[in-house]
Amino acid sequence: MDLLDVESVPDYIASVPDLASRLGKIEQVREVGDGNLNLVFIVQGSDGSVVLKQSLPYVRTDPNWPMTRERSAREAFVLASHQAIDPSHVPGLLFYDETQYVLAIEDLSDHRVWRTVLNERTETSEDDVSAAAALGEYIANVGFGTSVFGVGSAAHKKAVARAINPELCEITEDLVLTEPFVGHEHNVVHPLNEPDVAELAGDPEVVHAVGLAKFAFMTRAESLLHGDLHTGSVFVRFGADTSVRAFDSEFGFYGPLGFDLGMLWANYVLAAARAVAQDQTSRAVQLVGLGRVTWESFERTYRDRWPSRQDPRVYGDTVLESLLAQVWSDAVTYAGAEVARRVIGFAKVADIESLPEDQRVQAARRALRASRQLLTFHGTTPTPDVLSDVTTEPLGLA
Ligand code: SR1
Ligand code: MG
Repeated sequence: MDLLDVESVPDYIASVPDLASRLGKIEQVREVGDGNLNLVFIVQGSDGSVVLKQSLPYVRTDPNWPMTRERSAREAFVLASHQAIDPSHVPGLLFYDETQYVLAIEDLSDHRVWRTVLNERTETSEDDVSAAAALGEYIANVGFGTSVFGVGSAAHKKAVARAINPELCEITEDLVLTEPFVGHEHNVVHPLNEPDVAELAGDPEVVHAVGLAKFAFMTRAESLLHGDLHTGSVFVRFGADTSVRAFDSEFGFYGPLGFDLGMLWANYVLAAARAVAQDQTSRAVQLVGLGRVTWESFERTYRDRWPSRQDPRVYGDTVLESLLAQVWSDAVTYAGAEVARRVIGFAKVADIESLPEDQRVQAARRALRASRQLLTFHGTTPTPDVLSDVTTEPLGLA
């Protein structure tokens, strides 16, 4: 099997009758992949367009790092499962080719990657508030809808088995929940940030919290997660026809629901660290405040779905309160880990990396201090403002 390229895509399309008839005459093929793992093509035809995504057998940014291509099948499963529950918050999956590891996905070229939009902004924006709210709905809808509450015992067990994703989970276990907190060759920071890393990784409470979070990640099969829900995995189109879609769910698997929420919260913190470095204080305040927006919309949506739960005999309303508290406190911890990994480890983010050197050092320092506060936070009763409450001081917003 050959990897696709711009020249071979038209022949590939011709070999798939459904795609060929949807697109008509092929007019343009562009390779647009800029992530860590895959080839991505936008194919424009006379009658429509489509995105083709093909997994590479190695990490795109490090070809010496082999990577299972079965991740494409896992992404197809997560996308189809989420689409069945919340179609307005994911791209449509049109087709999956299990022999060539190709997904055909709805073309969202009229959207932009949210991280890019956030990094370009200089002013606060209500658009970001609407995106944060939409993602809270998405996390709750798919979190509830794929759980035992949504599908019942037998279907949940079957889906847990179907969604097993050992290789990509191991990447997260290593990159997010281990390496930033121990010495590892993936860890590279500016020399002026080395003491900041030492402060974080040298705190036994931090390592303890990360250990428990990793154990939960590896064992608590609550819901079918997106698995990599950072702002670079979100397409946005703002305006009269606002649309917010979570894409790139190849890291999806059954795990603790607070993980997806925490990933997103962390990326609000990273965007805020950038805004502080750029003297955009009111933007930074708004960005950490998005934590509240996402939480409240998550909570409202989850509560709305709760009356439809399977087996209410023992899953009473007190259980709901305990579940929400668990999701909330897990999210705080996972947010802390994600902030740290995006500063210290493999797969850093443009929010920090694209800053001029002195701002970058300051932003990384503030982010790492915020990470430590999140990882050592001990609250157990959900408060919507936890993200801004915990990060305001370390980010220099107090
Ligand atoms: C080797 S993959 C590195 C990272 O890219 C993905 O987007 C995930 O965040 C993963 O941890
Ligand atoms: Mg990705």
